[in-house]
Amino acid sequence: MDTSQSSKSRLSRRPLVSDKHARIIIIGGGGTMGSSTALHLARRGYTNIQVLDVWESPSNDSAGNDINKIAGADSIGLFGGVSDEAWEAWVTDPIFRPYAHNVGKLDLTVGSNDRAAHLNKKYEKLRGLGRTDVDWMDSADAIKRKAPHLEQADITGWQGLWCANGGWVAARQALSAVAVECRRLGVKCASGESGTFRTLVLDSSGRCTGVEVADGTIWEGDLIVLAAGAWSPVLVDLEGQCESKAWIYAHIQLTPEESQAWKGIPTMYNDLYGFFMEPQPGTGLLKLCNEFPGYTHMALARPFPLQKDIRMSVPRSHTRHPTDTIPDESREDIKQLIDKCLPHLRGRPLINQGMCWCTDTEDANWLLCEHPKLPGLVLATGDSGHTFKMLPVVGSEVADLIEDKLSDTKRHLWRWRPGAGDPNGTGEGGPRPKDLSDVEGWRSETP
Ligand code: FSA
Repeated sequence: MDTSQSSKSRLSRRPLVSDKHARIIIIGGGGTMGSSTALHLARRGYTNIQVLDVWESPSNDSAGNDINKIAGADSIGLFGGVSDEAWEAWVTDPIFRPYAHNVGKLDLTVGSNDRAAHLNKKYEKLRGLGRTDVDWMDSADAIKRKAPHLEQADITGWQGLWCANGGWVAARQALSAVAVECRRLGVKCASGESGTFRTLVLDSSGRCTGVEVADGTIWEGDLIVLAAGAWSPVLVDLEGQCESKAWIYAHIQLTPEESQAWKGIPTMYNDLYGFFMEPQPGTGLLKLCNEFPGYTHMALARPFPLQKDIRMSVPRSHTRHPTDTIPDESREDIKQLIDKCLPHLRGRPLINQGMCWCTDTEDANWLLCEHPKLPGLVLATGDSGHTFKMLPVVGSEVADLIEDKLSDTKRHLWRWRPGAGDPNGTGEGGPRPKDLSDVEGWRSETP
């Protein structure tokens, strides 16, 4: 970095609002990054926060509106190292603590590939930090000692990292708890037509001063935060920095006895086959996900302020298309995961099949900055599929940006950076995702 440039920009920087009574509008405040932002701002004493979302929180369109998500103390080094504090926040912050399930976590792969080398390096690093809650599992037997529920699994040649601190979080419940706390702290919410983004409002200098929503209301604000998850690049032109993609899930309904027997099982992730975790307490639903590079859904859209439609990946809301299921090939992948890991569940009906939407940046870092061409608009997006585990902490980073407390390193990582991605970095990597139009079996013809 050119230091003379960076010290110049440091000098010209200032908080993005003048005081804690400033009106801050959060577009997508019922999802992961938006909810966390509202919470942290409210906790810092901001008195005039207005959340807008199509749905009441927890937003139906949020990837976080899900029975569970993986989280744990092995998530280190993500998002400029902010991930290193996330699990501690899950298990100590009173709002989040009830939803953190500290059952342990297996991060596995098959054979001695790059992923195994990466995981082993992480293991060595954690050990080097004095961590005694991690282990290296070099064989199927070592894995089965940590995870007796994999007793019948066909996992010869698998290896990977064990972390005793971590497991999963009850995602939807945590999002709801944040919404309740936000309301207690005075955050206002609008949903339905009065929370549905139509366009941004600019003043004569080009500063963003408000949001017009579907019922025609203009919500004026001193600062507007775009935290609309996978919908962000569809609402505002992000010049290709975020690409929204779908990932797949299905469930098996376990019996109460099966569910009881699997209480507290560690979370199992494998980068080739997918993942599952403890059945949802109370319902006995076992969620299963395959692992793959995601699907795009190419369609025409006109993000603000473009004057004509462009072709881009546009999320397809499961709530608006509730009878959509999943591609046939994903169903086959999930069956393969069952065959490998849970052969006694082979043939059981796969229910509640669906897709959830994330938005990837090329380098898997957030896009968290003021829009350089639309002052007054903060971008808090680019979840890159790994932000639910950051729910307790991500909003603090957004608040730091707003208060001009972010380090230069973080500002640089999360800057506006069209074309500056690093496809070989920590991002999703791998092949280009397929488009949903090229795969069969998921589309239902309900309007
Ligand atoms: O351990 C994890 O953080 C799982 S992230 C879940 C997931 O479905 C990814 O497996 C997928 O590749 C994408 O990033 C969306 O999120």
